[in-house]
Amino acid sequence: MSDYQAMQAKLVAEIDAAADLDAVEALRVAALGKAGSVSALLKTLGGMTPDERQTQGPQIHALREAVTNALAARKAALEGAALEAKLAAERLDMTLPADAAPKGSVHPVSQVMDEIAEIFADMGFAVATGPEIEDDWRNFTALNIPETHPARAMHDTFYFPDKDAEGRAMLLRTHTSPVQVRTMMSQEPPIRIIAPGRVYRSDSDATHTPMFHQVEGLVIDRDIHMGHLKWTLETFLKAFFERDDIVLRLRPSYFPFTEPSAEVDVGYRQEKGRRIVGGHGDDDGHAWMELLGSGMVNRRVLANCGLDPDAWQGFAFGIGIDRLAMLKYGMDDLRAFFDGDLRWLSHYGFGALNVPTLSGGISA
Ligand code: 2NM
Repeated sequence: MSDYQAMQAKLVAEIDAAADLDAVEALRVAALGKAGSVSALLKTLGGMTPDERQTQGPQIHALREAVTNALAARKAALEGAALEAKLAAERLDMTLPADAAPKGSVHPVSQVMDEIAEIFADMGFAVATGPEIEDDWRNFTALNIPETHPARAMHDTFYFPDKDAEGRAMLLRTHTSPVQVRTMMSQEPPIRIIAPGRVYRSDSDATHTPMFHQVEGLVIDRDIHMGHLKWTLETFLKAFFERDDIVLRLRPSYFPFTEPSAEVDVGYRQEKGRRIVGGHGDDDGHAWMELLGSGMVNRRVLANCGLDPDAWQGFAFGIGIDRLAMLKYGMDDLRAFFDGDLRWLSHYGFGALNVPTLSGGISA
């Protein structure tokens, strides 16, 4: 092996073993820099005879070429490894679930409202909303609730001290029915809406809070009858409770805004201190539970809202959302709904990404 080959082998071995880019640069300076060992060899070419230059020139140039290539290859390898390490260190897994460390949860009332909206949307109902501060005409008068009705009394309804611009008493709505009144007055039938939201009554004990949540439904079209009402409620409750054996009992009742009116009971049984909805209320181990109020919209209500009662009929119903949530998800104390206790919320709350859909299972 010539001296040049031995020198090349040594330099290339050192370069291949360089641990980092700084070491590669130091080796480059030591070999190819101004005072480098390979540069020194190149300078000797000038003092050679033509014969010496003929034989040694190509060997020295080959040495420089080999060292240059080795430096470039080692540099590229170290830079590639550095990039790999940086990428590995800065790795972000975009496929991780966004709620891997959830900080909040969806309140059961919101969850149940979303479930109800999803089920009724599938039956062609839109969601209607309106103000929580109403006037006594939309909350009572339009709904055929007489001036003397006990619901209008100060001890049942939260009134504001002042009247509105039209001289009407202002109040916190006691039901979402004023939303239906607004809808009937502003939209041409056919109408299919649900109106979910907060309502207020001056009432407070173990089973009543001064604010609670209600959803009311309204259908206005030609030739609507109680059969449509019963099918709609049955279809809703089967989807909501996610079982097929929901049995309803319509009991004659009275509301000023509907005629006829019916209270709707659902069959249930008691299991481990919990009410389980389903089955016929008269079957062994079963009973009936009053669940909601309903009826055919009173002709006077239709007329008050500008609809011709001979052309249009409709049904309406109202349900308490808080109680529906308790029945479905097994809470036993209504007041805990509104305490804001984080332990209760994390126990009964729902993941923000678990949006209820019919296709995915309403509460899956
Ligand atoms: C209920 C029970 C029965 C009802 C009536 C109306 C309206 F505005 F169309 F007349 N909305 N909601 C109604 C009927 C509400 O809640 C227990």
